[in-house]
Amino acid sequence: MTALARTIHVLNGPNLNRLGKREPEIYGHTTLAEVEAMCRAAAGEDRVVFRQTNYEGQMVDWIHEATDAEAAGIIINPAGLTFTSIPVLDALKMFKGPIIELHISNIHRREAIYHRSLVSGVATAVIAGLGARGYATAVQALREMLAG
Ligand code: DHK
Repeated sequence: MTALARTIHVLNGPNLNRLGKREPEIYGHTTLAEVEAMCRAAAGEDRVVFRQTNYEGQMVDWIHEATDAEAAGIIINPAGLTFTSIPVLDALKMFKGPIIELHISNIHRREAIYHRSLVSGVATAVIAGLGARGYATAVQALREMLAG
């Protein structure tokens, strides 16, 4: 697949629309719009589909869309769905490309409810604790995986 044809889907779960004002001591002051801009800058000639939802079913539909569109890769911050959603896990199992699970915070250094990700079992890689810059790191890493 040529770089020009490649599309990376960046999917964000519940409450991430509040980035910048949501618990800044944990998630920082970067807004979701700024995160999107960082992803597009890091993607170079690759196209980026960047989305956020507070609803589990919408996240499932978007994962199906990425699968049907044969997206080059998925970067997903499922947020709270990480720990609860079998439907999101089952949808990701159908995706054939690389999946990078991303968390702004280090979920393993937080409350125990955040320690067991359902998504990690199907993710190619997991990034947690880099802050918002983790999104750009994930895009760069995915592009290297695809080039490799
Ligand atoms: C974001 C959330 O909304 C939480 O539910 C996760 C994740 C952590 C993050 O660090 O990006 O536990």
